[in-house]
Amino acid sequence: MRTLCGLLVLSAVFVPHVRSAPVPKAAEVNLLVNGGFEEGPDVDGFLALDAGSEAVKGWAVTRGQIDYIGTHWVSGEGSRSLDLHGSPGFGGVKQSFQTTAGHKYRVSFLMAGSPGSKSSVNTVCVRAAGKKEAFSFDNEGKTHKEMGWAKKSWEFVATEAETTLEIHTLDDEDNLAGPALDDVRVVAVKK
Ligand SMILES: [Ca+2]
Repeated sequence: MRTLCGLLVLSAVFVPHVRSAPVPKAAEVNLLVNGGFEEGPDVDGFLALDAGSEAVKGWAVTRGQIDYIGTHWVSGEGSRSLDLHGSPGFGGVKQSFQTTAGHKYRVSFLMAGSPGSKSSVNTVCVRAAGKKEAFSFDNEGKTHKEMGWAKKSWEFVATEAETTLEIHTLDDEDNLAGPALDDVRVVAVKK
């Protein structure tokens, strides 16, 4: 028994090292392609993209116009992000992905607002599976270097084998400077 107990103690010492290896959890995989907008056209400051544009990999511009942001401000993740208002235009983006009807999914994203926007609070609408919800960001005091990116999240239940997520502006005051968007993720919620 002493020997057996000794082996058990040894196992207790070594097993945690084995388990500490990173193991990706399927439920945490981002179902979106290019959720952080890093893969797209060459851009210095910013690049205006019209409705219908698919220049940013995985995404389509759904309305008005957006600005694809390079060095114009400090992105929330990586070095590219979006201003959902173009130059000018009130815009939005969408992406479709595979889902299972009846299963729950969590959308998360980083949101900020264009510093100096005539709207001191910028607001987006998030839509999927026939549901929608508004999210706001107060850009008061924010700068292009200190955007104050905030994480937002929302859940929906899929109704089809494919779901389209759209995020678009709800602002209607300043068509040059709107909600800022980065690092969009959709993950399956464990049951
Ligand atoms: Ca990014």
